[in-house]
Amino acid sequence: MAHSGGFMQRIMIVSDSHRRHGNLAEAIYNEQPFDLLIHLGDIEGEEDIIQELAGGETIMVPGNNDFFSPLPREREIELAGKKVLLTHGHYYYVSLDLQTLREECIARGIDIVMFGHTHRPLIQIEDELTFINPGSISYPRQADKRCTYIMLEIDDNGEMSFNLKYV
Ligand SMILES: [Mn+2]
Repeated sequence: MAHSGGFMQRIMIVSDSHRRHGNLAEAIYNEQPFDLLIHLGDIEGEEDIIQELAGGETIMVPGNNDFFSPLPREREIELAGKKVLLTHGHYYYVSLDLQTLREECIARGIDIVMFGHTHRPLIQIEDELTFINPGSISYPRQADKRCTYIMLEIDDNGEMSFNLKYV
């Protein structure tokens, strides 16, 4: 039966908090309630604090500054039938360009890749692959130097919309 205004999944995507979680706490407060928090690395030992702030389901992957993290180095999850890779990005030289990451994702049948590391936000939707980088919630490097994150909304038809947000 068709219906409207029903189920909507909200996912908060952040990265590179680097042990400075004030902005993250504020953003979480502003966005709650959401269904899932994804942190794409450079957490620097604050996994427990982030988990507590989120107060619900979280998925985190380690960054290049998370040397002794027990987290698995990357994760593959499914969202609305799409195969999603969560990775910090440094294994794929994303500071240089997206080519290595693109080849890896296409070889693995990934539909959406979410990464961080560059501290520069990106929402790039291509035919084969969508690139999502929420930028840094603490230390932005893009021209406007604003701390960023991304909210993903998935409606009951599986339609996704990615929205860049500022703290
Ligand atoms: Mn970083």
